[in-house]
Amino acid sequence: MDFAARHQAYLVRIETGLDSLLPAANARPARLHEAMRYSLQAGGKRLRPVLVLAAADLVESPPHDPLAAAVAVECLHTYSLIHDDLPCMDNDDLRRGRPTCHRAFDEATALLAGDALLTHAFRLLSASYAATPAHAHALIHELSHAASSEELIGGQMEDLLAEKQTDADAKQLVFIHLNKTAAMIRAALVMGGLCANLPLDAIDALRTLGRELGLTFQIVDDILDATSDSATLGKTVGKDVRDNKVTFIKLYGLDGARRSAREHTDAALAALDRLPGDTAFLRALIKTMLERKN
Ligand code: GRG
Repeated sequence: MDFAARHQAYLVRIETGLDSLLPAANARPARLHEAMRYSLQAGGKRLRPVLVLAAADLVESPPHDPLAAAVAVECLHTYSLIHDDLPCMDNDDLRRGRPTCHRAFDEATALLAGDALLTHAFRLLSASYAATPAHAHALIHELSHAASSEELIGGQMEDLLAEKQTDADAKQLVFIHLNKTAAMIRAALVMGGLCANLPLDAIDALRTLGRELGLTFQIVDDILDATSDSATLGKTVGKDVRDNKVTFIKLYGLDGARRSAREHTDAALAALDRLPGDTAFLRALIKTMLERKN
């Protein structure tokens, strides 16, 4: 398997899907649709949609086309980034290498663009899989749970609350990382698995894989925030210390954080071993997580 070629093919498919499955930039009101596309098409690693496509490709011809599911996940992820950057949240100026949505447009437009991307994700799932209602329901259930007050938004809430504490502990840290970050990564893998009609034990393995990969991803994110630069990351660095965030580095130091990232990667690879089909791409992707530079 040529990892780079397959990754590139996924990225091309995702960009095409994002362009064709979103309302046109000139659809009324154009300012709102421009803002949605501005943030969505600004680039980004597209990790979550790649995971959807790669999990679906564990079987040779997935019975359900996973592209709309991949686009829905990226819409939801981008909404969370737009809202995370708002002045009432992280108050950030830079995202995906360009001014944040509220800087490029204005705060109200950014809020609405985030709302609209969140809503569009579910509209897309219900419309694209309407011919197979049970499958549409399973995808909507998975994504809405990951995006809910008990997962993504709950993680964000606890993250904000922890900033006001001086004694946030490891239990809080894991809750935040599992929900703010790992839940969406897990949902992406499971949604891909659902498109492939994988059996329950394989879906369960994808859940464990997503949880472990999500923790690795966030620990590496914390390491990059402390050690990299804005030009490489395309977003502000040093924010965790500035905002008094609880991170693995704060609790265990840089070496402890690196060790922990390796342990969670090993756990992700162990879960991968329980999956059927061709796991080579996912295995290679998991391994790149430890070395990622942005
Ligand atoms: C409902 C008002 C309101 C807000 C919701 C849920 C939420 C705000 C924010 C959480 C979003 C967040 C910042 C999660 C952290 C996960 C993370 C590390 C995101 C960055 O992901 P990358 O690096 O980004 O994959 P790219 O740009 O590459 O897609």
